[in-house]
Amino acid sequence: MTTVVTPVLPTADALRTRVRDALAAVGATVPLGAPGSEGLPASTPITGDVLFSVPQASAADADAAVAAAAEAFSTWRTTPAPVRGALVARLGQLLVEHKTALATLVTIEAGKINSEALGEVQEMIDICEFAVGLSRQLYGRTIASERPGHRLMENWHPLGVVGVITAFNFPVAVWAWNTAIALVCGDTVVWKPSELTPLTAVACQALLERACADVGAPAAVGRLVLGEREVGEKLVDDPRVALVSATGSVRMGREVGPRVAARFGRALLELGGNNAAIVTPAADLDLAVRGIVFSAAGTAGQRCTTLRRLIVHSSVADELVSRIVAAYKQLPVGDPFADRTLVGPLIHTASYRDMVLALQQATAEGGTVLGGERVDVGDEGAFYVTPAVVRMPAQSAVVHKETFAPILYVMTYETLDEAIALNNAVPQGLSSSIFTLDMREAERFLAADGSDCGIANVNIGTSGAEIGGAFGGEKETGGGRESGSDSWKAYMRRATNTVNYSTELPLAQGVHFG
Ligand code: UN1
Repeated sequence: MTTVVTPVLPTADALRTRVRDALAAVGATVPLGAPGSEGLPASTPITGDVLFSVPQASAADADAAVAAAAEAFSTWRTTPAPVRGALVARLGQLLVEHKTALATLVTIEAGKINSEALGEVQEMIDICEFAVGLSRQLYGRTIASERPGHRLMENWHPLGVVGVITAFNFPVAVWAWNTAIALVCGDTVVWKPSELTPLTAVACQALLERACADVGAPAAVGRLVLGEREVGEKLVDDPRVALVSATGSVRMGREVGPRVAARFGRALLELGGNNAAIVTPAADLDLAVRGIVFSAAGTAGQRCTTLRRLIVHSSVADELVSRIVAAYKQLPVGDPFADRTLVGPLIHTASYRDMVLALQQATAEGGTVLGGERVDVGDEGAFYVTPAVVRMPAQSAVVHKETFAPILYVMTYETLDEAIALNNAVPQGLSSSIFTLDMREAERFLAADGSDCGIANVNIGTSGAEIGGAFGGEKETGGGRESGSDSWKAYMRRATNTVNYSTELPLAQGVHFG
């Protein structure tokens, strides 16, 4: 498979200059140490170089951040919600102004193509708008009481400090989903970003601090702690952290969930996906190919919503696969800043190794691999690959695991029941879709005995969800819901209030007592 490769990569020094300019543009004043000096290495998958060292938090620093956020909570929780919304509105304005700078940092640290990086910042802006509207809509219910002269109602109150743990692949949007909603809900936030993306985190934090100063909110409503695993563990185990919202691998979630539960804290888990699309004989194949290629090869296969499994009716399989392969041949792989590039680098060497191992396993299990080769960009430490299409027998082990790389396994089916069973046959349950113009097939896929995922789409791919919907999935994906719809309820506590305005004291359920 030949692939058009975009021209030479930028040098590490050119990227350093871009980082300095972007940080200056957002007003971030982090000391940037030389690579190798003490601190957290800030690297780029574009060239594989360490660009800088940035100061990292100790366990004591994390403790102090939680203490400050807990202190800020004591006043923030009684600040009227629409006033809290004004802070998020200001943050949204600053994000609009600094969209390019922030997207530059996302491209440098996460390696995603600049158009997708700009889209990620847009996702932040969108969630800020959503949260501002929400700040006037944190509705409770009134409920018909069974007793005369009584009122029964629900009040939603702020929860406390929210610990936000985010992954490298959406280094800014997932922070914004959590932070914008938590802040209007009256919570305060301590953020532990991926150690792979410290610079984008520093930039977000600078904008939040500026927004706080501009509207007169306490700066400690949002704190950032840069560091490795121990810093995240501090948030997980600290009883002052009421909610831990963690995005990452199933392995991470398996540790976080029980540890937070053991102290009766709340966890919101956003873990792995292993997303499938069903393509039926009634599909518009032109549309399907476009949706599949974006979802499977976009972001170099490094979204939790990436399309990893294609379940295609045997009558259209050969045609569909040859059209996907033809489209893949046209996908420019290379420098994510270059306008024409559609597939940027993998995040690091371990990611490339996992891809190679998965493709070896697929071959051993009877798969036929097309693509999936390393692209030589003249830089040993950078990992660029062509996306892979793998024809697989329906029963194989490799398709049950999530490999964070652009591998699309293709399986065939005969009946829709069989296709839905294959969709649901993996441990993860994040996203899914069906391509069909037959409304019976589409509705069946969306029904209670259809897709078992948190996201089920018709005639679009599995990735690229809008912020207005609730985002998350079932089974090993962790069950959490973030972003739109009524996900805000996870960031608040519900109080049920019964008010007796009568002169009697009737007991519920007709009980007589004395
Ligand atoms: C993720 O990959 O962790 O639906 C989040 C999407 C994006 C969010 C992905 N809006 O692909």
